[in-house]
Amino acid sequence: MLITPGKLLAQINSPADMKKLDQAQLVQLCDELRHFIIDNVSVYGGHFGASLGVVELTVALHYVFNTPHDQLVWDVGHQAYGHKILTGRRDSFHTNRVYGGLSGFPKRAESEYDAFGVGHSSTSVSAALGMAVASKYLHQNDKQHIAVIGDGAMTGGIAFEGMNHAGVSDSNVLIILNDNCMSIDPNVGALKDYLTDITTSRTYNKLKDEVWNLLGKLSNFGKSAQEIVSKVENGIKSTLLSQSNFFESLNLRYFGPVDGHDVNHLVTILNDLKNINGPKILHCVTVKGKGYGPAEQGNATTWHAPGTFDKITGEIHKKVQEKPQAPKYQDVFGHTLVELAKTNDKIIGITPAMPSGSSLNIMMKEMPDRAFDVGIAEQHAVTFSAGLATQGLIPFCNIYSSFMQRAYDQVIHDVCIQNLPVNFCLDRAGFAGADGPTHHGAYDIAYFRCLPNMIVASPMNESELRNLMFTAQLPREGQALSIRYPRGQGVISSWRTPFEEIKIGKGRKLRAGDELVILSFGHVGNYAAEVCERMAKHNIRIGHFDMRFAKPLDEELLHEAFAQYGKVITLEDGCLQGGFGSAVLEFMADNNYQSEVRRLGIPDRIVEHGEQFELHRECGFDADGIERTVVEMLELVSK
Ligand SMILES: Cc1ncc(C[n+]2csc(CCOP(=O)(O)OP(=O)(O)O)c2C)c(N)n1
Repeated sequence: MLITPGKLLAQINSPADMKKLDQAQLVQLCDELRHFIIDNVSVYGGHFGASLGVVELTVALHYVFNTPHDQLVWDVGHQAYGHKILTGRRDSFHTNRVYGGLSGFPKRAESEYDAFGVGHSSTSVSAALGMAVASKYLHQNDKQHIAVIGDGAMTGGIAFEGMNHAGVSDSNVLIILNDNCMSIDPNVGALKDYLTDITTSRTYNKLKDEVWNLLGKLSNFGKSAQEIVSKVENGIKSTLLSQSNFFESLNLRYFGPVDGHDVNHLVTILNDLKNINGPKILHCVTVKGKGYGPAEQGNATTWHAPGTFDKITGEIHKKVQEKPQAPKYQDVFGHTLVELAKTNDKIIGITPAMPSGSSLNIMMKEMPDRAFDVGIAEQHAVTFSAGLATQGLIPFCNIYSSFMQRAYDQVIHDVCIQNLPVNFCLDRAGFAGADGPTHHGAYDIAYFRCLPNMIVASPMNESELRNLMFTAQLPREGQALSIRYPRGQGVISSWRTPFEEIKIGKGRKLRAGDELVILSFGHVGNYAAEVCERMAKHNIRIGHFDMRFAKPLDEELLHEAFAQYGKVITLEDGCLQGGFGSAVLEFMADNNYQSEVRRLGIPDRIVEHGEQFELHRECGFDADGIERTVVEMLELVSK
C-alpha cells in the first residue's frame, strides 16, 4: 500500500490513488472528504446538503469503477463536490463557483472525469444510455455507464423517457437512484409516495434481503449467476404481484433499497452489479446534509445552498446588503401574487420544483389549494397552466428563464397557438451568477419575441413588477404574457405601492437628452440611469427610455427616439442575437431611420460563471461599460 495512514484525502489526487487504499480505510476517507466539503462550503459557499448526502456513494463509485474509462454521469451535478475533490481538483476547490474558477457543476471541458456537462436536471439517464449504446456499437464491452440521479430529478419527464428507452435496450447502464425524499424543497408527487412505500414495505425488503444474500454468494460465478439472478427476480415478481415494482415493469432490474451511507456495503453491491449486464437500477436511501448536525436536523431546503456559515455553530452568515431596504424581485413576486389572488379568485400559482427559489411558497402556505409545486416538470407546468386557462382561470406560471427552455414547445403548441392568456413569470432572467452558463437566463427575450400571441415585458424595479403582475391578471384576449426579472435585489424600498395598470406595449420616457438616447429593457435600465446621472454632472444630456416591452414595442416612443436622436444605445440583460436590440433594429429598418445604433447585451458566446456584476462588466454593459460606449459614440460626433 503506497498511501500512508493518517491523512488520506491529502494523498488522493485521482481515483487511481484511492484504489491503493484498503477497503477498511474507506470509512476514514469518507470522514475526511465530508470535513473537506464542510470546511470549504462554510467559507466559500455553494451547494451543500446534496454533496454531503452522497459522500459514501461517491467514494464507493470511484473505488469500484474505473473512471474516467467508465462513464459516471451526475444528474444536476450540484452533488458532485466530492467527485471533483477526488478527481484532481482538491487544491483548486476553493475557487468553486468563483469568477475564473472551477464550475459548480461537472463540466466536460474542466476534467476528463466529468463525463457529461450538467446543471439542468433529469438528463443523466439519457446521457448514460447514449454512452452505453455507443460503447456497444464501438465494441468497448468492458465499459460501465453509471447515472446518479436524485428522487427529485427523477420526477422530470426526460428521466422517464430515458428509463423507458433503457428498459428495451440491452445496454450496460446502471442507474443509481439517490433517494433522500428531498428536491430543493420537499419532493412532491406520486413517485415520491411510491419510493417511500417501497422503502418501508416489509414484504418487499425481506425478499430483497434474500436476493442480496443469494447475489452475495453467486456474483463471482459469472454467467450462471446471471441466470440464477433472473430466476430469483422472476420469483420476486410473481410473489409481489400485488405490489409490482415500477422499475421492474419498465424492464429495469431493480436492486435495493440499500443504505447509501454504508460505504462498505455499497462497495460490495457495486462490485456485484458490475458483473450483471443490461439496464439496472440501484435504489440508495440517503440523508441530505448527512454528517453535519445543523444540516441533518435543520431545514434541508435552507441547507441545500446555505451561503457561508460558521461550521462550529452552524450559524448561517447574513449577507451584508448593499441596499438594505430593497427586497428581492422574487419576494415581491411571491407577496404580490398573494395580494392579487386575495382579490381575484381566478388566480392560480404554479412552480416546477422551485417554491422557495421563486417565493411561490408564500402562496402555497396561504392558499394551498391555489398554488402548485408540480415537481421538476417545466413542460408539464406550462401545459397544466394552459389547461387551467382553457377553463377561465388565470395561471401565473413561474419558471426560471433558463429552465423555461425545457418547455418551449409547450409554450408554442399549447399556449400561443391556442390563444391562451397564460402568465409566465421568468425568474433569474439575465445572468444567474455563480451557477454559470447552464443557469444564465440569456435567451428568453429572443425565444419568446418571435412567437405570435406572446407579450414580452420586463420591469425596471419592484413596483413596475407589481404593476405588470396587476396588469397580467386583468382580462385580455388570447395572448400569453411573459414578465422577466433578474435574480436578487431590486432598487427601491417603497415597493408596496398601489397597483396601477400598465398599458400593454407602453414604455416610459425617463429622461430627455440631446444627441444620444439609451433604450433599456428591464432591470439593467438602472445602470443606464446611473450613467445618465454621471454624464449630467458633466452637462451632457443623455436621453433614457425604459421600454418595458420587447413585444409589442412602444412604436410611439421609438419614432420619437429615431426622429430626435442620431445615436441610440439599446440595453438588455439577454442575448444580442434576436433580442430586444434586434427588435429595435428591425423597427429602424422597417421605418427607414438611419441612426447610429449600438446594442449592449449578452454576446454570442458562452459566458461562464461569476457574480452578476462581474459578468455584466465582462460583457460591457455595467455602468462603466455603458459609459464607455456613450463616450465613444459622442466622441465620434465631436470629431
Ligand atoms: C430543469 C431543472 N429544473 C429545476 C432545477 C433546479 N434544481 C436544482 S437541484 C433541484 C432538486 C434536485 O433534487 P434531487 O434530484 O432529489 O437531488 P438532491 O438535491 O435531493 O440530492 C432542483 C429542483 C434544475 N436544476 N433543473
